[in-house]
This record gives sequence, C-alpha cells and structure tokens, in this order.
Amino acid sequence: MKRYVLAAVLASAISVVPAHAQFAKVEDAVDYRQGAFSVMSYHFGQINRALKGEIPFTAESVSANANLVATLAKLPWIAFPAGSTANSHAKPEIWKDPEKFKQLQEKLVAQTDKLATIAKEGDQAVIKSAFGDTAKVCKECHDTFRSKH
Ligand code: ASC
Repeated sequence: MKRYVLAAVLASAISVVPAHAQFAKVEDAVDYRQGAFSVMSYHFGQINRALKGEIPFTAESVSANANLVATLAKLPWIAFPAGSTANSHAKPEIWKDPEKFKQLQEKLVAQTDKLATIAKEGDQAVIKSAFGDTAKVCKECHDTFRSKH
C-alpha cells in the first residue's frame, strides 16, 4: 500500500504542469475540448448579445466575458489525440495538416487576447470590430477542420 502512495506522490511531483494532458481515454479528451469550446462559445455569445443590445452592455461584463474567452481559447489544443473524430465534429484534416491547425490555434489565442485588451477600454465600436475579427478566426478554423454534422 505504502509503495503505491509513494509512487503516486512521485508521479504527481514530476508532472505538476504537464505539457500535454494525459487523458486516460480518448473520450475524456473529446469531453474536455468540447467542454472548453462550449463554455467559450457561451461567453463569446454573451459579448455578441451585449453588442446587439439583447443584454445590457457594460464595460465590466464585456471585459469579464472577453477575459474568459481569452483564457478558454488556450485550453482545447492539448485534447486532440490523433484521429479522435468519434462523437466529434473534428475532421481528419486536423492530423493531416497539423501545422495549419497549430497556426490557427495561435491566431485565435492572439486575437482573443487582443479582444480582452480592447474590451477593457469599453469602447463599443472598437469592441464590435475586434469581436468580428475574432469570429472570423473561429470560422476560418471551422471551415477547414470542423465538420458541420
Ligand atoms: C460563436 C460560436 C462559434 C463562433 C463562430 C463564429 O459564438 O459558437 O463557433 O461564434 O460561429 O464564426
């Protein structure tokens, strides 16, 4: 028993911040990335609703949502184990052109960071423009790497 405890402690000590998450099962990775995308979509949608006047536009709430989007945009990418297309919109192209996939990840991270920075200023027109630029990056990746069904 003690040996297992020691092994577990050692294992956790050497993997405090794993470069790649070690998902026990492929389905766990799919769940993780879909969770991150789903929460990101919710907060991105809240910014859209505020811009359209469906919910109150306040610099505080838009900024809080943009900060969450920027954080969430950094998460899904560790959770694309090769060929994990089951119960997913992920297309095989993700693993055929990993460089392009990576480039679009980085573009999203940079653009969502920019949106979060701009959101702090609270200027609705500027936020609207940065929001549109961000949505284009979402779409650019979906067009190549996400199936519609
Ligand atoms: C969203 C959402 C997406 C993007 C995309 C923008 O709110 O869920 O996937 O915006 O539709 O083109």
